[in-house]
Amino acid sequence: MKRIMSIQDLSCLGKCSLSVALPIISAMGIETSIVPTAVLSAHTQFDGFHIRDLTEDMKKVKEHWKKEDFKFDGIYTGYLASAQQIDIVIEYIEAFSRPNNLVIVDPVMAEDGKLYTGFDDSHPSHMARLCGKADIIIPNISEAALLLGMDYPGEDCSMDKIKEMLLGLSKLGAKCCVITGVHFGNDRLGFVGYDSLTNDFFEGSTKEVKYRSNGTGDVFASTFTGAVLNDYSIKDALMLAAEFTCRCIDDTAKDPNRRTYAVNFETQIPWLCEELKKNI
Ligand code: PXL
Repeated sequence: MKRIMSIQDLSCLGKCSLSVALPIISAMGIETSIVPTAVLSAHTQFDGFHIRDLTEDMKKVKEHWKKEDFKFDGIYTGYLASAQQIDIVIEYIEAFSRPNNLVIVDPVMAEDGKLYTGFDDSHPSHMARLCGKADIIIPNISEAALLLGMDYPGEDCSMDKIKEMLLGLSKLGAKCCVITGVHFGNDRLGFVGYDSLTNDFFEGSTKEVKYRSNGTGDVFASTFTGAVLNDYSIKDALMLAAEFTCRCIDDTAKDPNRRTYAVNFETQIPWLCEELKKNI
C-alpha cells in the first residue's frame, strides 16, 4: 500500500484540510500519515475560533519519522499558518524526498481576491518559495495572482490571462502548474494546467453548480492527490477530482439540511470508490 504524508491544519469542525484529506485519501486506498500544523475549534471563516499552534510539534514529528526511517510515496500540503511553518515544510520535503515521490502543494491562502483571515501580506511570497519545491501546484485564481505578485484578475478572466499566469507560475519551479476554479463559459467550471517538461497546456471542466461553500478546494486537492497516488495521469486525476467535487457540491445544494460551512463529501465516497475500481 502506498503512503502519503499530508501537512495541514486540523479544523475540529468545518470539514476542511486534514478532516477532508484523511477520509478521502484513505477511502482511495492510500495510507495517509498526517502532520497537523495547528488545531482549530473551527476553520477561520467562523468568528471567534480558538487555535492551538503546533509549529514546535511539527519539528518533533519530523525528527521522530526520520529516526524511524519512514518512507513516503508523496507529500501533500495545504493550509499553512506562517512563514515558519512553511520553512519547516520545506525541511520535510528535503528530509523525505526520494527519486519517485511526488510533492503536491495546494497553496491555500485566498479566495475572491482576498487573503484568508490571519495571513499578512508577506505570506504569498513564502508560499511561492514552497511552490518552488513542488512537483505539482494547484492554486485557485486568487492564489495564483498572489503567488505572482500581480493584481487579482477576477474569476471570469480570459483564457489568455490564465495561460500567462501558468507560464509565470512555472518559473517558480514546479514541473506542473494547475489553476483551479476557471470559468469556461456555458456554465462550465474546471482547471487549466501547464506541464513545463512537455510545454503542453491542458484543461478539463464539469457543469458548474451555482452553490458556494467552504472546503471545496480541499476536497478537490485531496481527491486529486489520491488519484495521482493511484497512478492516474495528472489530467485524469484532475478530471476525477473535478467530477467528485462537482457531485459533492450538487448533493449539498440539494440537501435541505445542508451546512453552510462545508460540502457533503461523505455521501459521494461510494461513487469515488466505484470510479477508482473501474480504472485500477
Ligand atoms: O479550506 C481552506 C482552509 C483550510 N484551513 C483553514 C481555513 C481554510 C479556509 O478558510 O480557515 C484553517
